[in-house]
Amino acid sequence: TKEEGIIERWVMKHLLLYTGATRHPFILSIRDGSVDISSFKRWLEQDYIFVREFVPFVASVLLKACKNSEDGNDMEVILGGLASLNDEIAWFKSEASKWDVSLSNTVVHKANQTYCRFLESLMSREVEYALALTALWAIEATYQESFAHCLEDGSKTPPELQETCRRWGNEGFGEYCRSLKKIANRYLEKASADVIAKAEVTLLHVLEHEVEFWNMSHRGT
Ligand code: HMH
Repeated sequence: TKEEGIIERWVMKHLLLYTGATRHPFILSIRDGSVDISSFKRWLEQDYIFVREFVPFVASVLLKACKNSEDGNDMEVILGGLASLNDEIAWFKSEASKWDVSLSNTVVHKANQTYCRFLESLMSREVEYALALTALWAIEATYQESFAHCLEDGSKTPPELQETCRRWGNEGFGEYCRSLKKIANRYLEKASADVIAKAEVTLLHVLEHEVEFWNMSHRGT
């Protein structure tokens, strides 16, 4: 269609990996109700660590938006995303206490640590805005698509996990992801072939890290 941008083309081109990240066995186990609660708790504990590292990454994208944005609403969109992370951190704390999960003295799993290091490498000033936007979209879209799947008709997500799924699977978060995709597409269209190539590789890396993150949650490795 005419609406199709670079991101949509990449998703089609790498559909197997994209589906691997958005329809992971861990997510499917939430959706069919067979999820192992110790896996869910591991995910909760590790994702809290990830989100704390994600805040400075989103802040770095915001900084790039303030410097690069021409006429769009990029700054407002990314600022909104950053602001909602404040609420998200509070949510993790209350959810953890509900599940009797301690968020202090947690051991960072290998996959999480690797992912956080990758995020750090994307925070540098030298990283192009189009590239950082592609990564931000992919990180958010993975969660949006995954958790929205657990809320679709026919899903058997246990009631006590539905709030978690709504956190990323809700319509407002979906709208945020669509806005990010639009902004990323807009800057990718204008980017050099070199930046476009690097952004595609970055997208693949994000998806691979997301798969590893689910693997770690699911099986503990
Ligand atoms: C691992 N990916 C991971 N954690 C998250 N909270 C998100 C994406 C979405 O913010």
